[in-house]
Order: sequence, then C-alpha cells, then structure tokens
Amino acid sequence: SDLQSDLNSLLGHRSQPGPLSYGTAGFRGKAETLHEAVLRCGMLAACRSHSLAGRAVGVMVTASHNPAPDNGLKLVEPDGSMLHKDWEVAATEFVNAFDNPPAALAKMVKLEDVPRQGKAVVLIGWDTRKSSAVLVDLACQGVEVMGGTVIKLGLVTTPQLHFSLRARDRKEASALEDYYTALRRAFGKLVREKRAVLPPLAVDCANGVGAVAIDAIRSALPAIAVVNRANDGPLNKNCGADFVQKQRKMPEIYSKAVPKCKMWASLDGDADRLVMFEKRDGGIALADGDRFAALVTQFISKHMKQGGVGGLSLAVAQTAYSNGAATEFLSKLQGVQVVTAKTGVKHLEKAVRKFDIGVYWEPNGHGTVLFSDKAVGELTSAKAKLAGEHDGSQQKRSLSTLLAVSALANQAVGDGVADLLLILAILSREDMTTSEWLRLYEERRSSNVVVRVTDKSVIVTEDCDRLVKEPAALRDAIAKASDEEGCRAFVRPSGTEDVVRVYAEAPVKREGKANEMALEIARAVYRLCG
Ligand code: 16G
Ligand code: ZN
Repeated sequence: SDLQSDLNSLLGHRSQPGPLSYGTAGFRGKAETLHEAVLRCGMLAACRSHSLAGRAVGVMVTASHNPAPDNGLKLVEPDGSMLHKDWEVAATEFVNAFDNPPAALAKMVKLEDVPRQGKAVVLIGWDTRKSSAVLVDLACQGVEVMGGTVIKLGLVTTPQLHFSLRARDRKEASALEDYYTALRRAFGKLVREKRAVLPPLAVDCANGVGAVAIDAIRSALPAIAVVNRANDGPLNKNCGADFVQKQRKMPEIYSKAVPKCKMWASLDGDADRLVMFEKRDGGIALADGDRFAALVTQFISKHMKQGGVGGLSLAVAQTAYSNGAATEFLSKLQGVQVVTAKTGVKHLEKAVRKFDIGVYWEPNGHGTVLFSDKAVGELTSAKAKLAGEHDGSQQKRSLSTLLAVSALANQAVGDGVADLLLILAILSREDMTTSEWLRLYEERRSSNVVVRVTDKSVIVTEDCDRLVKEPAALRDAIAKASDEEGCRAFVRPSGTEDVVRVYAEAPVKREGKANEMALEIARAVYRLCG
C-alpha cells in the first residue's frame, strides 16, 4: 500500500547508537542520536490522537534541565497529563525496533485503520536548543506520514504545551495569549486587597525559554530583574533551578547582576521547575519544592476552613526525597493528608488526583496544585450562595482566594512561571518575608551521592523507592547504615541517567552523619552491584 511504501522509505535510515528508554519523562540523549526516535514518536503521536478520535496529542521537544547539546521528546495526552502507560511501553518498543520497524508499528496499531484519515492532530512545542529545528521537522514528518495534522505551538515552556492541550480539550481558550491573560488575572485577584509588597526579585531563566514567559507576565509583578535570558549563555550551565537546587549554589551571574535583589528565583531550561533562594554567608538559603508545598498547603488549608469548605479533601504528595522536616510540618496541618509517591511527575499527579484538592511538589521544584472539577464546582456554588453578602466577608474572600489559586496554578502540570506568581501572591497575602517562610521548619541534614554501576536495573525498589527489594544484601546494608534515631536512607536507580542515586538524612544536631551514611551506602552499592 501507499503507507507501507512511505514507511519503508522513511523508517530506519538514521542511526541510533543503542536502545532508548522512555524513562521518567520521555526519551533523552545527545540531540544527534535522537533523529530516528523523534521521527517515530511523531508517528506514534498521530496514532495516539487517532486512537482518541482525533483529540489533540502533544509533543514537546526538550531535555529540560539537561545540558544544551542534549535534547529529548515527551508525549502528552489530550487532557494535558503524561502519556498513558501502555503507550509508553509501545513507544519504547517501536523506537527500539531496528529489524523491521513497519512491522513493529503494525503490531501496535492496525495500519489499515490509521492511514490518511486526516483525523489525528498533534501540537508541537520546543525549547531554545539549537537542535530543536531538525527534530521538530522530523516529528512533523512522522505525524504527516500517518495522515495527521500538525499544529506548531512554537517556542514554548513545557507547561505551556500541557496547558494548551488541556484548554483545547476542554474547549476553553487555548492560545498562548490566553495563558498569559489567565495568569495575570488570577494573580491580580489573589493579591487584590493587598498590593503585592515584595522586595525586588531577580529571576534566573537558565538561559532558556522561561524568559519569554516571564517577560509576558512581568507587568503584573513587582519590580523584577530578568537574567539568564534565552541564549544569553549555554542552556542550564551554572544556572537554573537544577544547578541551584543540586549544588546549593548561586547561579554564576549572581555576583554580576543586580545586587539590590535580595530574593532570587531560578527556572530550569523548559520552565517547569522553580526554586527560590536568598544569599547567606557561605552559601544560600534555599526555598525548594518542599518549602513551596509547605507554604501553599498551609495557605489552602487555612482558606478551606475559613471558606467553610472543610468537607472537601485536601492532600499533599511528596517523594522519598522530601525532607523529613517538611513531611512533619505538613502532617501537623489541619485536614491535610500527606501521601508519598514514586519520583516523577506522573506518579505524584496520580497520587493526588484522587482528592478534591491536591498539592504536589518534588524538592527539585516541580509541582502544582490540582483542583478537581468537583472542588471548583463546590467553591463556585458556595460563593454564589453568599452573593448577597459584603465582598469583605471573610468566608467569601476565602472562597474567592481558593478559586484564584485554582486559576493560577497550572491544572495540567507543574509550571515554574505560574508557581512563581503563586508563591509571590501568597507571601504578599500573608505579609511574609522569604526569611520567615524559610523558618516554617528547620530542614534535616541530607546528602545525595551518585554511583555508576554496570547495570542499574539489578536494584529493584518498593514502597515508593523508600526500600530496596533486591538485592537483599543491599537492603540490609542500608538498614544497618541508617539505624539511628531520626535517620533514614534509600537507594534508587535513576530514571533519567545511567546512575544509582543514594539519599541519606539525619537530624540537624548530627552534623556529618548524613554524609557518612550516604558514603557508606554508596560503597555498599558499588560492592554489591558494581
Ligand atoms: C524527571 C522528572 C522529575 C524527576 C526526575 C528524576 C518529570 C516531568 N520529570 O526529570 O520529576 O524528579 O526525572 O530524575 O516527570 P532521576 O530519575 O534521574 O533521579
Ligand atoms: Zn524541566
């Protein structure tokens, strides 16, 4: 058939050094090794859309916080959530089928059903990497050979792609201008009664696309300086959320830039992560995802009570990497259920979707607040019942506040830009300085170590990565090393790199203990799995 011959001429002509895995958040690697995979993902995206009767599927070309020469691709469901598990498996199989790719494709989709129906729609976005142009072209070819229609969103943050898909799927406005309008409006509503009183802020955009988004909303913000704009330097190099959070260091530009800015925020290369910080003697005081979750959850729980909607359920999800002090803080908040999920946004999202209002954050700065349709409905009708009351009534204000949070927080995925506005609005409403925010709890000491092993997959974890299931000897070694009051440690194979990660945590007063544990466990990993 026509399709068969098109597939034969298109597939299998680009080299791929080895098998790729979909990993935690899509295929990643050196950009030039991804050509064939990206082409095939374009095909798959069209098939996925076709299987959903033409609802638009998303393709984001980005490698997030990874170095500039890397790139990657992630597929997004029409509702803005991460690709369905079955399709992840299918994508991995197809991308790694070297012998007879058309046959591999035929195994997962009935080729005679798909061709040229013109029903599939794929939205494509990309970040600032130089390699994007070539990869986007290949993805488009893939979509088109399957008879799909491509809509190019262009240079966007990852959360903007998720937002656009969700909005389109719900037949709400979906243009990027609508995204910005929604953010500005919700931010305005949230800070309304209190003009944002905040110290000057500097936003480090990791030399990436986040700067474009920040520029578009900055008129809504107090004085800010935007640094490390798109292509000011190599993407994510010595700057950005991942660098600041992992190294606990200021971005390199700090010394050169705007010394009057006390408060800083760093986005990552595709702006789905944010951390904030202040300079301290000998380092930084970091507001990571745990601190965001603490501030946001406390705020929401207070307004749920004041708004008389305590009947709605509120949960906050963390990962094993969340600091124990943050978990303890959250557990003491009224009406809040704290749950743990495996690392990776798809797991956190799933864990909180069961609740009416769900907050999730990873310490690395990826997170948001999700409101179910039921929650938005109840908040709206509770507010309508108070229509006669003065706007200043506490209950009515709390309901408006919660609705503004639901409009500001990205309802599809963690969004560094939306999160920045959310945090600034809450600090302003609470009359809280960053220093006060950073004092909500005192973080326990923690240590992260990376171990390179030949085959990371020999380590199997359970209990949301908090326990090693196999090898048993490693499990015992970890238990032994962390057997002290207030200490804990775990090991997991990375989902994005060929390494094993070791995490250890100890009480504040046990200076050095976390490092000791992490090193001892790293040695055990090396000995038992190296
Ligand atoms: C990906 C995940 C991030 C997770 C990280 C863990 C998404 C969108 N991103 O970047 O949430 O923290 O992987 O990396 O899910 P690791 O498996 O290498 O530790
Ligand atoms: Zn990212």
